[in-house]
Amino acid sequence: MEHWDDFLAPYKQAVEELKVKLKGLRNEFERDHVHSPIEFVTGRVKPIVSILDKAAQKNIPLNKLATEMQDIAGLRMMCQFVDDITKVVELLRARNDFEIVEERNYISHKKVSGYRSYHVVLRYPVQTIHGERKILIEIQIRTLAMNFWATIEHSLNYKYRGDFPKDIRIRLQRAAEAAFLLDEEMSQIRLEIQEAQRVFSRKKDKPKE
Ligand code: 0O2
Ligand code: 0O2
Repeated sequence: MEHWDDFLAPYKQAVEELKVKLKGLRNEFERDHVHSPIEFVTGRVKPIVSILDKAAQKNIPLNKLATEMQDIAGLRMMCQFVDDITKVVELLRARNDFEIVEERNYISHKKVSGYRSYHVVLRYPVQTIHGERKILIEIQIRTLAMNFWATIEHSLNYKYRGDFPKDIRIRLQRAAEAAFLLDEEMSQIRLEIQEAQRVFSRKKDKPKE
């Protein structure tokens, strides 16, 4: 195993590059004064302890991390509405600066925990001084409500180390359904919300008299 710093360097580079690229998409929508399917973008390189934990859990040998652990580099794109997720996925499919190797739809097929998100795995070329290196990156695309649920469940998961007491597990599943209903309600009133946002953005851009 090469040194961690050397191994992780292209992953760090890729996360920074993709953050700029994906945030740039949002700016384009803003410039066009149309609803942006992207609310915000975050990114991280998985901490070494988490890489080691996951490798142990999934029996991934350390010399196979690059091919068998898809989320060492991770980006997250948050959307206001469920329909925006489809648009974001289409935008990703249309690009030619990376190759999509896998898509996992945990929205139509939610996990037993109640987790919902759309995962896209990319093979992304990083230019290094030793030539091109292609690395795997996972992009998680989700609504704000899905993100709210996943963030809280993830922190509780940390506390209980994956072993939730039954009542908490059931409450979390119910909370996931509540988040799903919230997304459905919001989709139904989305046209009204968008109209209000367009008017607001026009007002904001008008120079003050
Ligand atoms: P802005 O101007 O706040 O939109 P870096 O510091 O370079 O590593 P970054 O992108 O600052 O990278 O940090 P990170 O942690 O990847 O992403 C955090 C970004 O997500 C920040 O935006 C937060 O403002 C934004 N964010 C987090 N939660 C929310 C939220 O609930 N709603 C919205 N709209 N944005 C959120 P930036 O990039 O600093 O820019
Ligand atoms: P992190 O950095 O702590 O978020 P597996 O890892 O076994 O679930 P796989 O095939 O590697 O499975 O990938 P999957 O399930 O498509 O994506 C894994 C990532 O999705 C997780 O990363 C989480 O970020 C997210 N995820 C999946 N299931 C859940 C869930 O039930 N609750 C929450 N909050 N997030 C989930 P890690 O490894 O946990 O890393």
